[in-house]
Amino acid sequence: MKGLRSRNGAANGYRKPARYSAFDLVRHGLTSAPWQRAWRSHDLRPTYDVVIIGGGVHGLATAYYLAANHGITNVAVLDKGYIGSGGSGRNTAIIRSNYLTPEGVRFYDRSVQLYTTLAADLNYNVMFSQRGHLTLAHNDGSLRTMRWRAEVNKLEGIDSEVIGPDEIKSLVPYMDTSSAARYPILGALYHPPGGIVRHDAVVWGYARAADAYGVHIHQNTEVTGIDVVSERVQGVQTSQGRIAARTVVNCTAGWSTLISDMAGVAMPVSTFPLQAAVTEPVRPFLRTVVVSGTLHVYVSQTDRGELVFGASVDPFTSYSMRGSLDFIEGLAGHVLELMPSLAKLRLLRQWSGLCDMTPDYSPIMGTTPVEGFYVDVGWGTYGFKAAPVAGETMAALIATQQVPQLIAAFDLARFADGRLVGEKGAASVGH
Ligand code: PYC
Repeated sequence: MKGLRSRNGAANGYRKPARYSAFDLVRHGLTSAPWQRAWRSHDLRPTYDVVIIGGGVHGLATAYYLAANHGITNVAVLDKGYIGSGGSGRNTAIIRSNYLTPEGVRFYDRSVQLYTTLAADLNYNVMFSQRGHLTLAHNDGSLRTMRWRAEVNKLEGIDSEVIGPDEIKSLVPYMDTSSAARYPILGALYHPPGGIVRHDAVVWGYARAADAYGVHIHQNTEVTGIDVVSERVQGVQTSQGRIAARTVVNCTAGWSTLISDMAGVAMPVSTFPLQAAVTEPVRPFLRTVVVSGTLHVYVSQTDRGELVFGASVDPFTSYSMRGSLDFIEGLAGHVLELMPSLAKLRLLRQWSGLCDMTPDYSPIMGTTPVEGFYVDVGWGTYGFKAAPVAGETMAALIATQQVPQLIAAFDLARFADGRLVGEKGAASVGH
């Protein structure tokens, strides 16, 4: 796509995002001085070089890397709601690369690397905290999978190892590691680089940085159709009017099949809700992220002191994002199996996000049979942590027309060819 690469950010009016000092923060708190808007509103242009559908972290990251790495700035990001209102605002913000397949490990490791420098790259504090990640094993089968993952991780140069109950206890003193527990803990996969990030800061940081390069972010702009002529994309129909574009990228979660259907591209994806919840804040006592696949629960403590919990996906396909009492009851029971002393904690909120599950639990990234129509979908329960590397590689694919090695295995054609990349064994949650 050489024609798109002639501009660079500076030539296209790159607007340095405002930097605020501690003094500015106090002054703004005490006066009504207006903040500089982090991203601007624009009229819809009739034509963009690239239209990205979905204003979550994947869409915004793709726009940012198109501009920052490839000088492609005539880009629109469309969201039918507000940015970050889909899966990006409805996850548990766990970052890790302790996957099962070499393809998965390499891919998510690049994401961890990008998260490590993201605050500096975007000049926005995304609060990435590498506090370590534990995946507990309560039976021989899961211990075997943890050993398998540890070996694959080590071969790929990733810091992961299987540790025993005593080490687990020293990392998480409040956890019941005794043999008297209902599901005794036999060991765990310990992954020190894993951690958590502030999810909305990642959305806002990418949005602000992409806007600074001249990317247009259009909120409340729903895509209602995709124009395809002779198997080539021509543009999109939206609730705000038509846009002509030779490159359209589906970066949605939850609606990925509906959007791809508009281009006539069928996706092997089923959509399930995944619920999560957060408690009132308490004094910091839990540093490590803790996951138990057997008990279907994961828990971390944010820097504000809240405990963030999640469980398995709901056992039925649905686009509903409502929380349920059934989920909260099950979740509470499972959390207390691990940490009985949390019994008196009060839950503040619960939410649900949509997970697009593929048959092999790996994403679908790359070109499609419709020329100019790209997909970055099918993230299941792994989407948030992949956003930086997904944005970087999708941008490289669009700009260079070369498939980056990191995503070569995740193409749509693998389902027809039988080249699946089975990543279910790395899931934190039951499916
Ligand atoms: O893969 O780490 C994970 C995860 C946690 C919650 C959903 N997915």
